[in-house]
Amino acid sequence: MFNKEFETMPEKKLQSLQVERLKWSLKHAYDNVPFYKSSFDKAGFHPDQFNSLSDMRRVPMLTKQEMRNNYPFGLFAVPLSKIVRVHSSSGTTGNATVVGYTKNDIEVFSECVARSLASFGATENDIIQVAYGYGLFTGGLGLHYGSEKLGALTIPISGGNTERQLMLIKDLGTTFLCSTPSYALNIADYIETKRPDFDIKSTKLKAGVFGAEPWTEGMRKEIESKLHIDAYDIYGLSEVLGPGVSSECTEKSGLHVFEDHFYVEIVNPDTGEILQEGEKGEIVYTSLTKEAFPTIRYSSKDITKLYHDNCKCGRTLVKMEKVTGRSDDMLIIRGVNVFPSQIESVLMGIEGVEPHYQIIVDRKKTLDDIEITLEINEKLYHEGAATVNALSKKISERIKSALSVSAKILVVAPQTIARSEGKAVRVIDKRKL
Ligand code: DLL
Repeated sequence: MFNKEFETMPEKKLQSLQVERLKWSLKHAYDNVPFYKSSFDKAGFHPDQFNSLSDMRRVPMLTKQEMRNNYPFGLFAVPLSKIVRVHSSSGTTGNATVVGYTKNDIEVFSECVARSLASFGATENDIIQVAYGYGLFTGGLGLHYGSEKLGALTIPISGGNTERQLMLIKDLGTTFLCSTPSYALNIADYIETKRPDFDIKSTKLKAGVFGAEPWTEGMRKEIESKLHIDAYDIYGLSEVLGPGVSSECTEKSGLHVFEDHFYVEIVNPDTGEILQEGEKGEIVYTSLTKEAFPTIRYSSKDITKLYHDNCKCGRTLVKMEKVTGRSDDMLIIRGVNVFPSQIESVLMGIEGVEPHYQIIVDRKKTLDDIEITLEINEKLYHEGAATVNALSKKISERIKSALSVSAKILVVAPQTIARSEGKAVRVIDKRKL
């Protein structure tokens, strides 16, 4: 463990630490960010009234829209002279959000990522290839600083240039690959189709650090078997930190949240009501130590649940279930709620279906239509129309029985669906275009 004291803190002690840190964080936000002052005042809440975790329900929630309204620096709690770095969320669903870090925030960020890497078994003896994009996205620099903090040899290659990724894996003896899960599959695919001579098994690659987008257990199996590695999940969001808000341990059974830096709650996404441990809903974050950009009760839209399970790894930190979707990702198809990850789970459970697919939703006249474009393995594809049709029928039936929606299946030639170097685009909702 990178920081045993905090990662194994007894629950009661951790809660008192959270209360102390929350007192500071709420006051820091109130005193230094006019937006928080006015929203706390409106809700009739003053940070001096905060004495225990149950008081959190009185603190107003922060939405993505409110963050956007304060673009670019409106939510910063320190002067710009104290900010040493900014990152930004992609802004694909609206205005980008700019997030800032002080020197100390960068220390905390690096430590959380170092803890994550250590929880996957990495040490200073490892060689860590960072194939997340470097730049305004938090993935590249986040993993980079965390890897250096751990003391590992860090390869800052960024995303893309797959041939070069392979060369470095082989020549430098990379042991950990950090990338989106979809880019890891893209690398596996590249080896299969363009570099069958490249023997991944004979390299030193042993594990992958995958996150930034949802990926199912089926996807984990695909990546593990294709790249001959252990695939671990790392989670985070720019508004709260970047990667390293939570991470799996080698048990691969949920992600430990670094609760000494983030207070987490699960709420009903429709009503905002706080849910009990074990109930599924939207995860809400409050930063406990962030100086530049305190995030107070931020509704993330990510859907998960929290639980304690006496993890064999020894960490006492609460676990969150693998995030398989966001409340705003949910597709409503003819009245039925469907998460893209549910479709992925069905697809990955069918022999011969490749992990390359796209879900296209459209509205013809008044009815919603869903079409899944996917690839199957080369051998089956070349067996001809009868095989392809039978497989399409099987996929459609499985989707109907698992999700109660009728989907049109379109099997396309191998290598047709665009491969990703960062976050994959799995859903095209033409109703929103
Ligand atoms: O994706 C931070 C990150 C970088 C995490 C590298 C892990 C590795 P954003 O670009 O702000 O930050 O996107 C955050 O991505 O709210 C989730 O919806 C999704 N997400 C991130 N990690 C995971 C994960 C980075 N492990 C948004 N599983 C979040 C599922 C994830 N979804």
